[in-house]
Amino acid sequence: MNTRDFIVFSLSLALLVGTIGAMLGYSALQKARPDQIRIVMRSPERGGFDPLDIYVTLGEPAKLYVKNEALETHGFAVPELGIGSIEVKPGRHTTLEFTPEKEGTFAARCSVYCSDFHPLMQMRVHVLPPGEASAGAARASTATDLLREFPADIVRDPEDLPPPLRRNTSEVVEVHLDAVEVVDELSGEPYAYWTFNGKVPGPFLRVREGDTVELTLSNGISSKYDHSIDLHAVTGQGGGAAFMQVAPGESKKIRFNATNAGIFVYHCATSDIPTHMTHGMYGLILVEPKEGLPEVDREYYFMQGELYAKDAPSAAGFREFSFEKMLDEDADYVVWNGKPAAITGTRSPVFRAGEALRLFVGNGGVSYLSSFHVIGEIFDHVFPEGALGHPHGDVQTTTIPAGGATIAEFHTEMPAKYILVDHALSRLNRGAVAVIVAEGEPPNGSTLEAVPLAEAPERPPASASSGGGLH
Ligand SMILES: [Cu+2]
Repeated sequence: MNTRDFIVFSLSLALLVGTIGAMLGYSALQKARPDQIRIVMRSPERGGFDPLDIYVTLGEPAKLYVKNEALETHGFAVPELGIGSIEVKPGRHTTLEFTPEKEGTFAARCSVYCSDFHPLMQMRVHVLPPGEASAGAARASTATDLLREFPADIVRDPEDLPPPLRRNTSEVVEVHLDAVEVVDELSGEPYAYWTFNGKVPGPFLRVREGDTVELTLSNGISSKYDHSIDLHAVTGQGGGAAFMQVAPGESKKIRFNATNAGIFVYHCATSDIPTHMTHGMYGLILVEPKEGLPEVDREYYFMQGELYAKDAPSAAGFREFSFEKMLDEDADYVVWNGKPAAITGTRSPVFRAGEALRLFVGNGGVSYLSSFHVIGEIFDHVFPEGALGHPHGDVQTTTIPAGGATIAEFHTEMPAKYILVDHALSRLNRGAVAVIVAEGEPPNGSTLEAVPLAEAPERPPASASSGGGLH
């Protein structure tokens, strides 16, 4: 072999070795086949699924390669596309094939409970018409990013309640509640709420005295905890809770008679009960009297509650529940409808000055007595502690015990922003405030006006009034 041949041989060998090396390197890096969509699972605290969005084509087989890079087991499920729960152990991967048969955007969720922030472990599968599908990803890297992508919005709209029943016969009423654990923002940080139907308070239930109620409670498959319901409108063991301890993925049903008219609290009664309640598991059930309630123009639904959080957020930025503060009755936040000052600004209900209003107001507690007051108004009627037979007239402030409720009826003379508070007013600084807005003109002339000082009667000089002044 001459020098030139040796150089050619060496170059060929280098090329061959290089090519083999590159191929080995490629296969080591690219564990998923090129036509597979690669999804990485991390703890929700570390960013959850990556990417958050995948794109597939309607009617064409899609291949997913799902790798779990977390230290705990995660699941993958897209129920609307018929993909059931697939478990992936730490460090392992799985592949799955499916053919999407409907267009749209579908939620993919972790289907194995993984942490308190498991509800944030979500992503989206976009099914596009043929020709439009392309690879794409919006990456998340922090829990706060995930919260922005998948906000839970637990605040109950105070106008979200069923209208008066207006019937004069007893019926069998079917009610379905879902226990749902979610994560929402609390003063800018992710916080775990436990809810009935995803909102705080839970749905406003409305039945008639003498009705038979068939109530089903379902607990989501990806819940961490058992949940239940105790209705203060029910007489019998645990107000129903004895028959309604529901494990994740299960449903249970009770039938009860609505024997007593009134406005009643319901709440989760699974141990530790106050822990479940303070996370948001409370609501109201109205048992209308047989003759119904007098007609009003508008009805609103509010509930006071307390939130107890550890002072410092976790390393991953989560605000965690503080059991110790709850035992000390040292709430960080006192809230109306789930969050500090939630029903203010654009969420405030608007009505016409002069309209007759009825407020159903409950107190989920778990500890504080509410001194319920509307700044700038006087209640025409209050039904203390929800007792319909015994209204009080012309009330300024009414007490609502923890686990109790009241009905307050009034009309406003003047257009104004009326401020609902717990008149233990330091709680205003902890979030116990809501605003309802009366617009329009005063219906019967002004009951309040500012008067220019020039029109005020002249006051005697200060020295003349210093001796007592009652002449
Ligand atoms: Cu519960």
